Amino acid sequence: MAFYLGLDSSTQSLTGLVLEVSGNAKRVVFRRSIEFDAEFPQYGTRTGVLPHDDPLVAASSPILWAEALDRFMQILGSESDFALTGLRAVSGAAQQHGSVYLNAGAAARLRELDPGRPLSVQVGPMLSRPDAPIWMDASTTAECAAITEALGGAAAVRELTGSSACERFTGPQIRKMHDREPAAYRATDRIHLVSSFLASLLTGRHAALDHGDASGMNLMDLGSRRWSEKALRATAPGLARRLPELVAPWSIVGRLAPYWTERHGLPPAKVVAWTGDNPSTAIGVGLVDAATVAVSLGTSDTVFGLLSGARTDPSGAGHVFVAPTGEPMALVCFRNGSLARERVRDACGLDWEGFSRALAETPAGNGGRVMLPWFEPEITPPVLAPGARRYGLDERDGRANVRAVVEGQMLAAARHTAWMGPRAGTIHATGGAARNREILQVVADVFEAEVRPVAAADAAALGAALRAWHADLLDEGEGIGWEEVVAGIARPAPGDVVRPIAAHVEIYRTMARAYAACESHALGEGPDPTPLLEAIRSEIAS
Ligand code: XUL
Repeated sequence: MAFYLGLDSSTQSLTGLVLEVSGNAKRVVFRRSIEFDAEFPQYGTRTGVLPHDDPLVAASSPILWAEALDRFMQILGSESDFALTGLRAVSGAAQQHGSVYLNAGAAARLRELDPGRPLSVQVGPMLSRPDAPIWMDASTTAECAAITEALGGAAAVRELTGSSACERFTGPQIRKMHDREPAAYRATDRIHLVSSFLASLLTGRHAALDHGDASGMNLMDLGSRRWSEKALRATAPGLARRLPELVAPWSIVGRLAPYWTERHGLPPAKVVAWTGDNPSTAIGVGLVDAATVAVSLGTSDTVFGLLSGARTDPSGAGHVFVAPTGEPMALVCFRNGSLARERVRDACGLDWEGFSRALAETPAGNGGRVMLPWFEPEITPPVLAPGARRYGLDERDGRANVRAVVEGQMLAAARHTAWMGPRAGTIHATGGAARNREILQVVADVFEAEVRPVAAADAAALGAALRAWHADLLDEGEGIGWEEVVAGIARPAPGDVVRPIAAHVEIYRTMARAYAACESHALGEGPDPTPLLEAIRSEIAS
């Protein structure tokens, strides 16, 4: 019997679970989630983000993430009722793109982490910048333009790195720091992603970064999987020596440091390279071939899948990352995910049950009314000025707004993922909102696919535990296929399926035109869609 710990440091919480593997049988024997705002109010975060006057700026605290990790391990060490000595390996997933800036003293401080003192007090002195810009940041448009120009245009950046220069990606964030806080940049000796930062705390040394999370930086050459000298030069001087080593996703990057063994009674288990939450979720929902895509309904909504051929998104909104299997994966990210749904729910004075009821009691297509749910600046399509746009929709009509937010999200998701290739017949759904059948019905109807919910909220952590198992076996010389890794656990429950309803599919084919016209209009690229919407209204009413 062996145990594997998978962690997920997401925007709003840290979740960890322990997987017991006995022969081919796997089960989760421990699970805990720690909400940042509620458990650590002293940091002043809201939904995991430090408040800022500029709506385009979003940062969080690396010390908060360290404290949450420490708290989780303490709970694991004191409350788990399985033999901790059997813990063979740990891996993790983290919100993508966020960066942590460490000074030259950090390497020694990591080596000498003192088990007698909380981790949080030991992390502060390692930082050359107290906060960490995260994926919700949209303040680097000028830096993206400069990098794009230096690399010969958006298509060239996409060919090289898998994505156009994006505001939240780490390269543009680093350039902003270099240009606007030169002293802090000079004092920076190592720049980690959230994933490799937390792995470094576990191993007590600067940990390597996996190809998957490194794909979200606009700095790695996706073809060779090495740092691209050109991209580094276009971003900031002296960057090469500040970046971690790049490794394959299944690499062992160290062992749990004495801090963890002495303070929390854990064994010196192997630490497997951490990756981004989306790549890790791919494994946690059993995405091991290109026939299936996943829709993850969390703080961000993401749609992703393994790519069968080489392609990038010509519109510039989508990304190609390296999946934990080593293959390319496509991903499109929508910032206005669960927080937008919550915003509408709260404005209508509903709980989630009432939200579901409102969906159930309103017609598919919403009578031709459309919402572009850009409550916060949106990533896909890129929108910097926050504010939901409504077409034919009265803000006071609560139930219609509930339907409109979900339909707007899914119509946008279908529109902006068309580049990924032929539509998948099956969608694996995960994230908190995957528990809501009425939301899944809209996903099925809009994507014209069967939707199968998988392990509701913990897929990234489950993916991390499974990756830890896979890497441990590989390290022991026992190769194992990915099908076998996910078998029996990271799979939808048989029979649990939401099927598209033919009449709704017809309506959403029409509504896709309505959504496209509203989006073009709102982006200043198309005419007033009112005449089209009126025609569509009578079309779907008949
Ligand atoms: C993906 C992205 C988000 C974060 C959320 O590109 O920015 O999904 O990973 O944690």
